[in-house]
Amino acid sequence: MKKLINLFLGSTLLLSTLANAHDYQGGNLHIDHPWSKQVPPTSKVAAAFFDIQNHGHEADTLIKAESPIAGKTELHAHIHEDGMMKMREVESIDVPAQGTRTLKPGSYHIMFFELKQVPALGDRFPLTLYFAKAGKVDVEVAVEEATFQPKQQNNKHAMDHSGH
Ligand SMILES: [Cu+2]
Repeated sequence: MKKLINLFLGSTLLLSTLANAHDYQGGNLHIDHPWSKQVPPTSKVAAAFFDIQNHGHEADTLIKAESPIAGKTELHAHIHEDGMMKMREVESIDVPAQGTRTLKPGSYHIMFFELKQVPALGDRFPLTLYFAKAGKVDVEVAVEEATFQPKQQNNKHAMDHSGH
């Protein structure tokens, strides 16, 4: 199901600290520091972010993600549409050969819906990634504090990713 979800525009861009780095290997892929921004205990959604480094000579593709914490896990992107930033589900996320794909707030991310368990600060929860070539890679997502960081783009408004 394709979804378009309008995001609230706020005055801050919330990003996580990168305090406790951890990383995973799957085939030619290196998954660096999967993290999720802390959400309120009543939240129905959460999101995860990480870098995928591809040391191989062929491009790979992230095609699916699953987590026991969520009834539904989707691959998402942010797009500009009608002057607004929206996020929507995408079929896949490509990882260039000998390159890096960064999943981060305001860009590609993993989105969890119908949370069965709201991840708390300091928790780690399992996430399984499925790549076209590298296959299945199990990682753990670290839940981190949402901290203020000055906006990086010259937009009038930066996005508020709280609850996301
Ligand atoms: Cu999303």
